[in-house]
Amino acid sequence: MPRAVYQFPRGFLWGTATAAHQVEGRNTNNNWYAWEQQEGRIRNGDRSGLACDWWGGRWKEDLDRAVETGQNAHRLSIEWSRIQPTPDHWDEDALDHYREILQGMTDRGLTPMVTLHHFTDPLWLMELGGWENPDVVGLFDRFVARSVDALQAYANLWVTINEPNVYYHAGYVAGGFPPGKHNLQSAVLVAQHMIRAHAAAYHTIHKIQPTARVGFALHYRRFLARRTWSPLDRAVRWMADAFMNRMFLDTLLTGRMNVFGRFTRILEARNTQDFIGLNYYTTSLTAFDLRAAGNAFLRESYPREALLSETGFLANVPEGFFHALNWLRKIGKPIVVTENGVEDPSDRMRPQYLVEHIHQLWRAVNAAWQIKGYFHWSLVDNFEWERGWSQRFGLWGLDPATQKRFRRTSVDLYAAICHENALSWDTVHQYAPQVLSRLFPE
Ligand code: IFM
Repeated sequence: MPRAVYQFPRGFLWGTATAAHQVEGRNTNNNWYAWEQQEGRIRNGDRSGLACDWWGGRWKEDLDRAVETGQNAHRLSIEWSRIQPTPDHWDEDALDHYREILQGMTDRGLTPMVTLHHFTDPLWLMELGGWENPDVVGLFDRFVARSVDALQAYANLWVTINEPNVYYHAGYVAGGFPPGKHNLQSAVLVAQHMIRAHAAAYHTIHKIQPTARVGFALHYRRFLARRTWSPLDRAVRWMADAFMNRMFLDTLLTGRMNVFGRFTRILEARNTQDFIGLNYYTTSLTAFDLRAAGNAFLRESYPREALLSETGFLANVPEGFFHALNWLRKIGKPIVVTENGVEDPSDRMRPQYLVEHIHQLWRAVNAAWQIKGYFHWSLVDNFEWERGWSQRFGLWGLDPATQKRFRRTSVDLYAAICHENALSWDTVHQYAPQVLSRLFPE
């Protein structure tokens, strides 16, 4: 008997996403390397080290894996500190290296998407004050101009900045990312400079490559008030949503940055997105808590009934993904899901997480919303920032000491989705039968 299939449109991009510092290895000239050397900064004292040894050439075998399992796109980032190791020096060898990787993608039939800033900054930039210094806007623009000029023959999908909201929150409010500050004013300043830098980059890229498609990747987390009857829980929910989800994006739509009712005009930022990049992982509940003064009195938790990942870092809330897509589609631009995934070393939760999220994605695609592709985070386990190697997001597992890869069941599950360009009854039946009747009601 023929079984139901949730079909995706022809040409849909199916890929995985990675970031330079997380996979390249031997990345020693940026702020994350310096951060890793400080005691107590990274869980278990882990270091990125060789990471997945992409700089040493293992990108080839990993991209072979991607293509053999049906993927047709890959999102990576380039490392500013390699390309511009000092303010007055450009490293042509590094650019050649990226040319080779991007050419390698094209040769394999993988559409490249290139991120220009993914959390790391050159040490020299941090010595100048990093993203708090207004000069960063021009400095980033020079780096972008040089890189796009060098790489334009190999890519035309560009992400200017990955998760600026995570960068300014984790680095300047929560303090888990370098420079480890707890200062809301600095965070707002950094956000403002990132908006200006994104805008400058957008215009520069289009000048160099008129056919380019440019966006940024928004980390969207849905927030729900834990006690809906509580005005305080609702107030902190509103604040978290405004600061994390809306501030950056709204400025690109209106040309005015709204920081809790204080406005700054940034007119050059208006209309600087050809697509919207969405990174969705989870949904959380917000509660007002006097003991959480360091976090604007906000305490986060997960819905009680939600399935949690192994370390409790993420909850499986696929409806939040649909909600995010529904919110973003109203902007009227194409959407690319630039990240989605879960940490799960044993691969017990990932199959369910994956099929439920792809099902929500299909619901959105089926409603004819303009969604162009999906990049799963990630291809192979990689260095997970302040959580070190304690979290495993890869379809493939990795032992960083031996560089041995191993195939998780989710590899085959995702391959089935990519090959069929669909989520089918058979696939769900095979890999996540516990949700079959929910996804394919009789
Ligand atoms: O690994 C990160 C990535 O660098 C940015 N988005 C979230 C991922 C998982 O934590």
